[in-house]
Amino acid sequence: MSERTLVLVKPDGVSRGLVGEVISRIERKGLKLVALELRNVERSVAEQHYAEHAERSFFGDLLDFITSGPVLAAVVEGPRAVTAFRQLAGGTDPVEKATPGTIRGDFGLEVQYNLVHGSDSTESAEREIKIWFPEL
Ligand code: IDP
Repeated sequence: MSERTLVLVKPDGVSRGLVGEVISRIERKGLKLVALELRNVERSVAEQHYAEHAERSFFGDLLDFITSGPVLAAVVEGPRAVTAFRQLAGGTDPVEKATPGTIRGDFGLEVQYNLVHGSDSTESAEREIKIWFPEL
């Protein structure tokens, strides 16, 4: 049973030259890239994507950050792809939660600048894929 997940390399990951590193880890895991695009993010897209955080104190900062430069957006497919990519990414806080060996654990220091996004459930994945890749 294959499933899909939405992956973003956030502006910090793109500007630090970590796109290849992230793609490489996805491919080495055995997951398949089914869509891939570098793009600038409209604020309205960022708002939809992070709608569940609208009431959080960091929401404005998060939108500023996500729209601050190009992101790499990808749809990734494979068995248990949602969980598989969340494992590759590591926990939200790159120091306290993500362990070494994960993308955030290896390359991140601050909770906002944690390099990648991965959908947190299959329902979120389908919602987010519609936002980023409505044609899929
Ligand atoms: P996730 O990306 O690991 O699923 P979420 O809790 O959904 O984590 O948070 C979404 C994003 O919001 C995080 O990846 C991070 O960039 C940012 N974020 C989360 N918590 C904080 C915070 O306390 N301060 C600033 N940014 C935060």
